[in-house]
Amino acid sequence: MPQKADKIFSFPPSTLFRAWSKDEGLAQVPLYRQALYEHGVAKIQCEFGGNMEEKSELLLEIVNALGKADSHSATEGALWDIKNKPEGVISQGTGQKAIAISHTLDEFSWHIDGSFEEKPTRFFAFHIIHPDKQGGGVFRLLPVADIVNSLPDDITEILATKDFNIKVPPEFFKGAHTLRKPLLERPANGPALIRYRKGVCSADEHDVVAQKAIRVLENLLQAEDTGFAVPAEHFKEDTLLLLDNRRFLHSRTSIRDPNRWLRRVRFHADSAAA
Ligand SMILES: O=C(O)CCC(=O)C(=O)O
Ligand SMILES: [Fe+2]
Repeated sequence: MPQKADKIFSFPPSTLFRAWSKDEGLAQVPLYRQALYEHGVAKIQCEFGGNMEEKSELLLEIVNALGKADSHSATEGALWDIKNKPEGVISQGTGQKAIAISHTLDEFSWHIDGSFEEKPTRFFAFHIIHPDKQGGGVFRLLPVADIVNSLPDDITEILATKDFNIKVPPEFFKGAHTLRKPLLERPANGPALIRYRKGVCSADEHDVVAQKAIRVLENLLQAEDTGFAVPAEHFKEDTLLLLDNRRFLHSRTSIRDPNRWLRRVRFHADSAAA
């Protein structure tokens, strides 16, 4: 449940859509694209009957019209179920079972998806199959613009210019165990973009400047009033939610309803503008 003091994420009206049929859901793709590039979000409420697979199919078709779906790991495909799954997945990196945070009921602190990828996908999308009906699993967004505005300039400079260590979690192994990348990008003609996940991104042990910069960032992210909760009215069954993965950090509170279930697709943009 959003706390009393929680700030609520407000969807600009031009980012909210309804689809009364699968065809209508697809016909509106140019409008979703515009919403995604202008505001970093688009929400489609499926108002047609039919089973959940038809809605996941619509999501995949929308994603493939907007860009290109990415696989999750060397063993998992484009669709990833976010639900309690104690059996986990098999990692090709270790040959062992690995459990992603998304397959637990735990809180997931601020991150982007695929923070450990050579090129994290610009976008991701959810099909919300069963939201948490017991007030847990609140999905939250933190615009990178707010982070950049809150950080001293010398810190953003370090985050944007130094390479940090990135560790690939075993459940998402695709061939490399580690890489080195800056955490911020500041394109000349677009919004600032981030790459971050706690425990995945770290500074060199002996680089005090980089150590300080990541500490300042992490202190900011730990503040209780950071970010905006997506309210239940926008996070319900049959909702398709498209998001700019690099323009926001996202997080979720711990889950109370064991039946909570989202389906996710990560996707690359098809346009040079991204
Ligand atoms: O469960 C959620 O609301 C989000 C989960 C998430 O961000 C992830 O699995 O990467
Ligand atoms: Fe995520």
